[in-house]
Amino acid sequence: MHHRGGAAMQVGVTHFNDQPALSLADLGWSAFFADQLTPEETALTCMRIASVHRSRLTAQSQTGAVRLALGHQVKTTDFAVGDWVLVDPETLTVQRRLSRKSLLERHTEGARVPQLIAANVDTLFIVTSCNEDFNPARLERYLALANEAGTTPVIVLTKSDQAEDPAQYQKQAEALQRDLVAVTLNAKAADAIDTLAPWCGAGQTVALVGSSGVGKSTLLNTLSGKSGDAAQPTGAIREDDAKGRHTTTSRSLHAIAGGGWVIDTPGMRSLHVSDSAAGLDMLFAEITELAPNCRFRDCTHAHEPGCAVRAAVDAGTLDPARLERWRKLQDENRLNTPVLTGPRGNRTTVPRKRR
Ligand SMILES: Nc1nc2c(ncn2[C@@H]2O[C@H](COP(=O)(O)OP(=O)(O)OP(=O)(O)O)[C@@H](O)[C@H]2O)c(=O)[nH]1
Ligand SMILES: [Mg+2]
Ligand SMILES: [Zn+2]
Repeated sequence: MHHRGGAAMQVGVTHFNDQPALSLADLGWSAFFADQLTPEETALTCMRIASVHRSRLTAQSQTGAVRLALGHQVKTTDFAVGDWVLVDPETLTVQRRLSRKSLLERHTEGARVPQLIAANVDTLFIVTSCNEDFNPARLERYLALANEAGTTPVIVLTKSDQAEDPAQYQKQAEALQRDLVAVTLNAKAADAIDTLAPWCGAGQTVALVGSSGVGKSTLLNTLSGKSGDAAQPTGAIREDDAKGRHTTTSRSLHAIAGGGWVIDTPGMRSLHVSDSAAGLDMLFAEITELAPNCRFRDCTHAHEPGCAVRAAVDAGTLDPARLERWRKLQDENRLNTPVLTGPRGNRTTVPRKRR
């Protein structure tokens, strides 16, 4: 099994509790990470960051949960839940963090550096409910985040048991991006596991994001089979506007009962776009693909003659509200992205011409 970290790494692992040993592949290890190891590092133990607190890091090892020791220069904010780290098996100190396959970052207004949401996530479950929480403009922000991070987004519509017509929400959600899949479920019911099975399983990592109160922790408890003291706390929502009370306050990694890993995150109040030109182009592919047909190369699709995008609106094939949301996110992204090269100050929007 050349994907594994090598026999030396497993010898060094102490048994912390009675959990059965997992293979590194079970934990999400792959050639992408194995290729980063130097020969000198084979005596170290590979673990995944399971929770990040101000002065505490925990990890998931092949034999169970571990509290890591922090070296003097180690800043916990440099780590994301889901990260792979190399740990000294004697002292449990982190020696090195491996490069990430994917990284979900949250841009907030005013903040200089983005917040790390999770790393090495294969599928992002964007969770919303079949109620007042459902908001296409907000879902598009999460989609841009997933696209930019290199993860596959899936829209998870909870509380289908409380809605009259869940299929209507599903249809609206799937229209937000080409080939996007949306599912409806009751997060409290066991059959939610079957609905989400296509994206879960050994070695797969999924993360739950969305507003407070949509049922992320409820779904995590269902997927991981956790109850009682072991369960993630959940909280009732306000009756008048369906808003949650921010019950979950930190990010954490949990094993899914049928294999794979799920990351719970606190509900987000806001999500800004920045450095997301490629993610937005993917989100709005139908607009991106029309733009070359506009008469002017720098057409803003606002007032120019010969605009192919506005022609599509006139023909009824493009929703004018969608074009408005495209404009708003493009403007926000341009404003928030530091000027590097090109007239629009965003290196990824500069057309990549051959030669
Ligand atoms: N009927 C029904 N209730 C649900 C469903 N999903 C969640 N709930 C309820 O919604 C409330 C909020 O659920 P949580 O799991 O705490 O929501 P959360 O997304 O984790 O919220 P934060 O941690 O605050 O971000 C709880 O009362 C849940 O029991 C569902 O699919 N159907
Ligand atoms: Mg929660
Ligand atoms: Zn145009």
